[in-house]
Amino acid sequence: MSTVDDVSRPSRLADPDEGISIEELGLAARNHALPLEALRYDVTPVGLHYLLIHYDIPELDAERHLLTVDGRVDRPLTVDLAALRARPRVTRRVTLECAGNGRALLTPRPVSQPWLSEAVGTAEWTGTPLAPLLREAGLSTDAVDVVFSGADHGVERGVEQDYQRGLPVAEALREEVLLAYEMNGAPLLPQHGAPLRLVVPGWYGMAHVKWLTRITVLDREFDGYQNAVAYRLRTSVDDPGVPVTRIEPRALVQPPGFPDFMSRTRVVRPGPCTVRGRAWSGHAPVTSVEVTTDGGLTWAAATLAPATPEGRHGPGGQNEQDGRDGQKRPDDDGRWAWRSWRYEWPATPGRYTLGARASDASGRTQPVEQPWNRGGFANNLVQRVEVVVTGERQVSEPRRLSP
Ligand SMILES: Nc1nc2c(c(=O)[nH]1)N[C@H]1C(S)=C(S)[C@@H](COP(=O)(O)O)O[C@H]1N2
Ligand SMILES: [Mo]
Repeated sequence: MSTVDDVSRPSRLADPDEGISIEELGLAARNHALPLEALRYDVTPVGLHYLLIHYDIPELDAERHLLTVDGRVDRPLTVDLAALRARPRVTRRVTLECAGNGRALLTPRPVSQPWLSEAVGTAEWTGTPLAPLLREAGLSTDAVDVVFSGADHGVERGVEQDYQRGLPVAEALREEVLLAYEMNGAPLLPQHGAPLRLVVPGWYGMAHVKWLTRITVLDREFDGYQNAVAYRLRTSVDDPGVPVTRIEPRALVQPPGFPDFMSRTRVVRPGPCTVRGRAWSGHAPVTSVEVTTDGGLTWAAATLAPATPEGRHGPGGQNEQDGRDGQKRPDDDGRWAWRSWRYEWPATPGRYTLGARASDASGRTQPVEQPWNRGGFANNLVQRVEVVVTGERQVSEPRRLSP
């Protein structure tokens, strides 16, 4: 007999000296990160936003797509996209980050999508709020979890499944949660969940179910794979762990200067250098950002820009005209989007390791030592950007290959 077990790999930790495998490279090539220079945009141009797709991008027809709401509701319902578009329309600027961001930098390395530090992006998501639709369906008083099902199908560690995630009913009823059909003012692209996805501001990426087909209300906690097995913070395989939920604070440096092709080490000229970046947290507003140039030994305060719904739209924001001044503003205060910061660095010749550390109003901050867990989730280790400050412009003949 052949079974799906024959094709499915167990979760494991890399051996101490084990390099990135072809399988991890395959995942990394499918699921790209944000190029760090794209931190320059307030709103990430769609093609530069990170991607995480567990299985295949499913083939769906927006014209025929249906969303069903069923389970513990008084009036189960099915709606098409036109009906969703006819409902109240809201745009929210939201920063999304994959829960596995930073995983490939951990020791030992959990073998999975091998993210460095840049599995993040900020988009303007347009759709209709979920809560009124749930209320129309009539949640029963014993509702516990709301399960969101995607149209994509695969197998993970021997379990064949549609991608499904459960969300506690109180979270599903938050007014910010959207059934989104547009990203940055244009219909969702296939890779980002076309024609319909969930957006749960403040939560790690796994909650934002793409290719959404069904919403099922349960009178118990959802025990599906992506909640009960995959996205949990565990110290060992036997540890039942706790669920991965909201985004831990993180700041990223937009690397200054220019890069070396292979090492990505930066070259910066001596003199005043404005170091910029972004900072976000899904728990509470970011309250401060500090910068290090010596790999975390010493820290200096950066200047944090206010949260701005009116913030300058990056060149990627193909925003609709709303008749006021040509810019369609998000319908929120920017609370769920990253904030920009800057730090004036007097760069003098030498080698440096730049990084930044965000703290939020809940008292959370970022560690310099890795916060390790078995799946490599929700780890917000401070980034390391290697920089060489050098005076000379080095243009030379390419070295000839030895015969
Ligand atoms: N149906 C479905 N939804 C999904 C996923 C998926 O594989 N299938 N991946 C999730 C994960 S782990 C992340 S991080 C985000 C990524 O969203 P993006 O690709 O639009 O950036 O989608 C989430 N929604
Ligand atoms: Mo993710």
